[in-house]
Amino acid sequence: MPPFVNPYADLDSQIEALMSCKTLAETDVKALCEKAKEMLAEESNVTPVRAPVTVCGDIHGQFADLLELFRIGGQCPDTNYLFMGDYVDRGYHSVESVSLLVALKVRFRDRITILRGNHESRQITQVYGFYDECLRKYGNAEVWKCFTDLFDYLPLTGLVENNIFCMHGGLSPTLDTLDHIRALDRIQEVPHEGPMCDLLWSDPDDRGGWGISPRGAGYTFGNDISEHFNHVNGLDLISRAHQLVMDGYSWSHDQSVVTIFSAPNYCYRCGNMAGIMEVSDDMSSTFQKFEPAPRRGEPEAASGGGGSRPDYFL
Ligand SMILES: [Mn+2]
Repeated sequence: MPPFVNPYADLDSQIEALMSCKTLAETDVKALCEKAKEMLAEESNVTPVRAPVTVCGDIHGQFADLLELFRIGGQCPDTNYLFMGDYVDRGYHSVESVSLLVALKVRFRDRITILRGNHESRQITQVYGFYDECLRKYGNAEVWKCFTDLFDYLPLTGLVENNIFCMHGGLSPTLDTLDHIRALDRIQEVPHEGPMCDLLWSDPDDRGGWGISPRGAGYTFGNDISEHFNHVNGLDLISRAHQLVMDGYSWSHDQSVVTIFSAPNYCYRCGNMAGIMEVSDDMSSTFQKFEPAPRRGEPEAASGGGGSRPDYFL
C-alpha cells in the first residue's frame, strides 16, 4: 500500500505557524491568496450558510483576541464560522489575523465564511494601519497588494438558512431584494457610494427612514426599513458588525437587527466586551461574551486621559 500523504500538509503547517502569531513567507502569502481568490470567485454575493454557525464581528488585527475567540467559540473546523469583515487595521497584527482567516478558508472552505468589511479596501488600509504593517513586516508592499486584490473577491453578504441575513454594515436604499444583491458586480474596490458601498458602511438608527450617515459613506436606516426588508425577503434577522458596542452585541429595531463586535477592548483602550452569536441547528441564537486575551510584549494600552483618541466612526 502506498503511504498516506496528507494533501494539506503544507497548509496545515502554515496554519500551525500562524496560530503562534508567525507571519508567512511572502511567496506563501502569494500562493495562498491565489487559491483563496479561485475559491471566493465561486461564492455568491449572498453566500448561503448552513446552521449551526457562529457569527462574528470586527477583529481589527487583534490577533491574541482572535485566538481567544476560537478558544471561547471552538476551533475551526469543529465550529463553523461566519466572519462579517474588518479583519485588518487598528490592531498590531492585521497581517497575522487576515493570514490565519484566509488560510482557514482555503483549508476548510465549507466550514468558514469570510465577508468583506469596509476596511477590506485599498484606500482605507492605507490610512488605518494595514499598509504600514505590511511594509514594516515584509519590507515592501507586495503582501498588501496580494491581500487587497483578494479582498475584491470576498462575498458581500451571507444568508444563514434563508433566515438570518449577515453583512458588515447594513441596508441600502437602492437594494430591495436579495436578488438585487446577487446581481451586483462585486469584484472591484469598494466604491465611494452606491449599493455595494452601503452594504459595507450603513448603520441602523433610532430615527425612521433613511438618513445621512455621519461616517460620510452609506446611510442610516430606521426600524421601518429593517422590518420592510425582512418582510419582503422572508427574513427574521439582520446580523451586522461595524459599530463598537460595549457588551459585544446589541439589539436594535425590535430585535430585527443585531450588531456583533468581536474585538474586545477595541484599539486596546475602549474597555468593551467582545461578542459572538452562536446559531444552533434549530436556528435559536445564544451570545457568548469575552474579554481581551492577556498580552505580552505589546505596548501597554493607554488608560484614561491624555493621548489622542482614535476615530471610532471608522
Ligand atoms: Mn467597519
